[in-house]
Amino acid sequence: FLSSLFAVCHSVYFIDETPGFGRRFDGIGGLSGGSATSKLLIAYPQKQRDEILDILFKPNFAASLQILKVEIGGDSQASDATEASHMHNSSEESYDRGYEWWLMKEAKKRNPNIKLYGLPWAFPGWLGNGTQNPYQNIDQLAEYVRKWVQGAKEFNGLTIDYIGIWNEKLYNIPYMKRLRQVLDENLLTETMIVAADLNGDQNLASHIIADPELNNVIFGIGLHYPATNTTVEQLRTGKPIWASEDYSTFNNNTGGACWARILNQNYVNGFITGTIAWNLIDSYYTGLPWDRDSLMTAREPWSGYYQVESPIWVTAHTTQFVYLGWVYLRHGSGVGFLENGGSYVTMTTDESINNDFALIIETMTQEHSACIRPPLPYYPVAKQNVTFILKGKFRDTFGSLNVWYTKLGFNGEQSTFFKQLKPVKVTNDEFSLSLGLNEIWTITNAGDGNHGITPTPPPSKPFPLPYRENFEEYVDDSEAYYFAQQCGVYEIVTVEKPYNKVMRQTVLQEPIVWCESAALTNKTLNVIGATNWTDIYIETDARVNHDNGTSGVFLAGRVNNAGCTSYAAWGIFFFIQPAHQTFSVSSDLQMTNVLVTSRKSTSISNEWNKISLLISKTYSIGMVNGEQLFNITILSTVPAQGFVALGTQDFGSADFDNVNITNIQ
Ligand code: 147
Repeated sequence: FLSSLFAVCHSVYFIDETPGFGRRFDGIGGLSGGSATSKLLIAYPQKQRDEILDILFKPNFAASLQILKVEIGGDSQASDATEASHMHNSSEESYDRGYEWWLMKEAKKRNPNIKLYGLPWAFPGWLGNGTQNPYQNIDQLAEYVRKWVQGAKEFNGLTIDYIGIWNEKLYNIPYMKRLRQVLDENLLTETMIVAADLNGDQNLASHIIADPELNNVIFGIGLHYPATNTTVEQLRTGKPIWASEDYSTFNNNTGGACWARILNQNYVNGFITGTIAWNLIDSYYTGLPWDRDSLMTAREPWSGYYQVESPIWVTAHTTQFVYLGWVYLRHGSGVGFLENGGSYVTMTTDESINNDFALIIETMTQEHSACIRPPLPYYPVAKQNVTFILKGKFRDTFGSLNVWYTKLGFNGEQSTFFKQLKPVKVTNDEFSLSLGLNEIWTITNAGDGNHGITPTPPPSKPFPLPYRENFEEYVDDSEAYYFAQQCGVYEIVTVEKPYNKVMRQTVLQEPIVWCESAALTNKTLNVIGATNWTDIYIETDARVNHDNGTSGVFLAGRVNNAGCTSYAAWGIFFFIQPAHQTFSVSSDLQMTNVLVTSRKSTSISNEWNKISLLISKTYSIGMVNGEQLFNITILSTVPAQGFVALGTQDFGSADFDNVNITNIQ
């Protein structure tokens, strides 16, 4: 009696295709964008950049991702900075803006089989015809998205496999139908529509069931943060169901445990066959929203430092062994919950003569595997011994199986990440394992697992000052590496000498926003540096353009807010309005908390101006073209630290050049 009290539970499970197969496995992916989450990655030194890209995309190396989802830039803020649209207005197009094209090409270079998926968060204002509704003219919207898909192919050699509707906003059925039609008319038949990237499906499944035409245009259902759940209605559509955005959890071991739990249980609980992490990589400045809610972290291009985090190795447990097009086994014959907590999935090929398979087991505890949302109800997990019995096509074929193991350590426990253990012996078509807590096991006949090794990156360093940028090294249409536009789009253009390459704000009207950001104040805002900068000298050349010009430009320091709440940014904001030769200073972007009321200065030119702002402990000095315009005492309304920024007073055109930032501490 006593010994049975202390005995570890022992249960038996089957791996068997004879009851039939489950659903097709559609892959594990990462999301770049929604928004600007990869901003700083392209700025890395080539060596570390390649290492990072290998860690993300190279097959049988590390994360070995199978899907790359990217934002279709919409000229507006959507979490961590603005991504540029391919059509700032209806009369122009460009297919080499930003860094998503580059990232997709780098991913494809490493894994030609990776699936590409595009989704808009925001749209340029012209699509709304003066409203915030992109469905104002669905023909126009379908054309706009079709052009992005076609531009991917024609200018970047990329086939877009999946296309979404409007992230976390309304879907529109006539638009979905029109989009399919326009894609087909343009021979883009291989691009499938996944909808609708919402929290829940907002009745999409019942519309699909009721409307045969809609049923024909929707390839799959994409849910956000489904908490591993799907509805009977969604399953009844027969469509693949994906967690088209999931995870978003701080990437320590808890983040890894969240990811391990949902990767398995999305299928075990919800028959979800594809899961995409928001976000792929934290390549946005420290201090921007959603700190490290990423598969890994690489946000120091100036030092080359990066961190491979637990979610990378958690991903490897599936992606290094299971290929797109493999199928899950059925519940009870390779898929299910473990008796003492945790879950297991088995995938194989759907051919009866091919017995390749991978079994992935996770034993994440409730205490350590909560994702960012929704709350995770309590469930128990205990150590357990398990036996798997091989049946059907898996019988009589294996003497031993390969074992890959991860232990996510908590409270001082040691962690192990994706380590190959001794093969497990198969005797009489059975093998047994002793499972602990917060572990992941992959059991497979495939021998291609590999814990990819990259050299230790250089040490971490703060953003290097002094910083000088004349933009001469950039090609037209590209973005300056270290400027993180929070509102507006700043692109390199070539103008007259000696300025030559300059950085131009190019958004001329309020976009259809995903979140208000600085657009609420009708300003654009471009930040650089670090949130802990205090005393600083900033200088730039700036001019308001005569065509579509903004009413003013500004230079700012100690800017303490960015992302979707940029409208609430405080700091020291030095505005000049060249057309009126006026200037003013405020401690907020909204210009309501005035430090220097609007005054005239004949030093301000209607062409280029050299503007500088010095922020010292107790005072701040502003100059234009050599003339000191103000010297003020810093009031307590000014934050103690923050980013440096420049921007425009409204959505209008302005050029910036010869930026110089110096630490004066
Ligand atoms: C998502 C966005 O799609 C991402 O761009 C990013 O901002 C992410 C951060 O966690 O959040 O948007 C969500 C909005 C609402 C919910 C979930 C995700 N929600 O209400 O559960």
